[in-house]
Amino acid sequence: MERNLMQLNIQRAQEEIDRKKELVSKGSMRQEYHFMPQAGWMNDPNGLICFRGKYHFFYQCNPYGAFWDCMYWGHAVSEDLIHWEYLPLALAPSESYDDYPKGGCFSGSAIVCEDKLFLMYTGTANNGNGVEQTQCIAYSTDGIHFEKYGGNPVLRAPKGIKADCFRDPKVWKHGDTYYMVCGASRDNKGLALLYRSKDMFHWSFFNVLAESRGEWGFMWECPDFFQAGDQYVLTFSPMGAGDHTSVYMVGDFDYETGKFDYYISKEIDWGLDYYAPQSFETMDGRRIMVAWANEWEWMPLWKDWGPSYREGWSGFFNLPREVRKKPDGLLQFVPVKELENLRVNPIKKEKFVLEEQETEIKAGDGICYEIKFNLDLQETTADQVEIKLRCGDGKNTVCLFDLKKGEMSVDRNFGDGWSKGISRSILNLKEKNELDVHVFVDRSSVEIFADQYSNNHSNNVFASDEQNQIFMSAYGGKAVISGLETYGLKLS
Ligand code: DQQ
Repeated sequence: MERNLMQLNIQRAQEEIDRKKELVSKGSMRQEYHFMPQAGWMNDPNGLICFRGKYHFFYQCNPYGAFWDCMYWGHAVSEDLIHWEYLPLALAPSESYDDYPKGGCFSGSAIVCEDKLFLMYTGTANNGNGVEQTQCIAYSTDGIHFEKYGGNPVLRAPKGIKADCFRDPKVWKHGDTYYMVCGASRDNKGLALLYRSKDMFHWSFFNVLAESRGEWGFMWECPDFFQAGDQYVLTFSPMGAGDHTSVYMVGDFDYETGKFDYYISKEIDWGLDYYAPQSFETMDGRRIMVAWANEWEWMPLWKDWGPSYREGWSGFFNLPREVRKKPDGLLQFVPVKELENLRVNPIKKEKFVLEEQETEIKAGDGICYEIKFNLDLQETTADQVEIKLRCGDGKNTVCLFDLKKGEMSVDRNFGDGWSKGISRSILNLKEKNELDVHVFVDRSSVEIFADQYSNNHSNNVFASDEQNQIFMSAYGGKAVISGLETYGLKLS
């Protein structure tokens, strides 16, 4: 059978990955239990979905180098969200609407319709009139090989929206109608546009879900919209909003008018490496969110793509997190329970006291591990409680709970000799008796969840294997840890 251009481009890119994957798999910074590419570059999660009993993750990738460039869609499947099997690339640039050196098949989502898997993505091209982004469709009957719809693109930027800032469709079905939210920019401010369609091929504009007034940047990337209890949640990653990498809004939504009335807006993660989250529903009805563990702002003029670049790869996903809504409407982001299957070498410590003198904590091999503890706020007199991770070789990453100031911070300025920055969030412990903390460390990342999983920091730290010690201490008094457990984490 004759192959079309997309299939040829996929084959060529796949050969490139196959040539490099073995060498890249030996990289010293490769993650143990986070999803990452076989070789080359990856960024946003795309098309996360459950199809015929398996989880499918697609992702933005560049098979030809460990830097961002012309975009393809990578593809992998899993039964437990932790162990992944790579499949052939799903989409490659090949058409006038999605083939361009600094363009390609940009981010999007997936939906199952009549037992077929549909992808909706942004074609980014430049046919002489500047960069244009349009919404396009591809489908598959086996969930592995995709074909682009002959009528692409199905949607162009409406009047008033910049043609090069109209991207990342997230599609869902409600009743007998398809809905789609798309990121955009208008008058230099970010916004989320809502569309609807009866057949997924013909779309009409419905409403603006929300819009920045300057506080949330000039362009919203990768919006998502889903129901949580009686309310609805909009998420997006704002460009030009400094350290605010991913935002959520909670409010009421009316399918009659397409009006979203939000009254909560907050960070999903306060860390420096959490971007473009997308959510999907598991087979047992959990809403799971996955993000790219990185961020555009850190790349100094896009010239230095980081330590893992030198090993031939770049990028991974943060841990999949279950989204839960608390009675006050705030969201919790809880690492999925499937991670518990990776636990080895459990250590439990009963109540103990921290003082200025460091207490060493043991967790797995000190490189890939989990720590859970509760700080007793009633008995604690200290102003600050500190946990130092990936210590050794004169380096460390410091997480500080400043109880006096009311701030949580993670400082990676001395983490690995390359990464920079301190992530900060407000720690509101009013009327609370304890502070719960849950830490996940992998070879190149530190994810810290605190205060009922609503105060979370994800930061990449490219530490060496010699950096395998953990210390805790307290300043300005004593701190009482009412219980601590640790586990090594190992992918079997
Ligand atoms: N990454 C994609 C875009 C998206 C951006 C391109 C967010 O579709 O807006 O790789 O990281």
